[in-house]
This record gives sequence, C-alpha cells and structure tokens, in this order.
Amino acid sequence: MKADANRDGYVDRAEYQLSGDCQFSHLDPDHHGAVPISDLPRLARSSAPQAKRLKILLHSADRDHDTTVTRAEFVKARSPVWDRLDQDRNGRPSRKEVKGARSRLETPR
Ligand SMILES: [Ca+2]
Ligand SMILES: [Ca+2]
Ligand SMILES: [Ca+2]
Repeated sequence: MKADANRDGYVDRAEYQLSGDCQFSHLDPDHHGAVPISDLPRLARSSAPQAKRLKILLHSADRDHDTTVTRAEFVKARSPVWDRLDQDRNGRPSRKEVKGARSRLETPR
C-alpha cells in the first residue's frame, strides 16, 4: 500500500490526502491545476479496472460540471472514499480494510 507513507500498516487521513495529491500530480503533469475529463483516454493507459475507477472518480469529482477536475475537486471527491474504507470506524483504515474495499470496487455489479 503506497499511501501508507510511514509504513505502520494504516493509512490515516493525512496519508490518504497526500496520496490523492500525488495521484493528482500524476494526472496533471503540466501542473495546470486541473485535469480535463476528455484527457481520460490518455490517463487510462493503466489497467482496465483502474481506468474504470478513475473515470467514476473524475466524473463524480466534477461538481461544477465544467468537464475539468481541479485539484480541490479531486481531493474533495476522494474524502468520502476514505470514510468508506474505515469499516470498523477506528479512524484508521488498515491495509486489510483498504484491500477489502478495493476488491469490492473491482467486483462488477
Ligand atoms: Ca501510516
Ligand atoms: Ca470542475
Ligand atoms: Ca479501521
């Protein structure tokens, strides 16, 4: 789990937000501060389930429907995901919880 920066087995909220920040920088290599959703085919070179997740995330992140996702929109959109990860509500999603959430997301409905 890359997001677990200090390797204590938990991804706390700060670590989660940091990982979101890194992810956004990866999506926005020119540092425009916004990612056009039309860029998705370029961004989605990675594995199919990942691309699908990213697509859902970007669409839900675009609150003002201008078809671009700003850094603020992106970080905000990821926050409820963190809440869902922490199944036992102890404030710390463990690697196991993250893994569980991931397989739930990737299971086709
Ligand atoms: Ca940690
Ligand atoms: Ca937007
Ligand atoms: Ca937990």
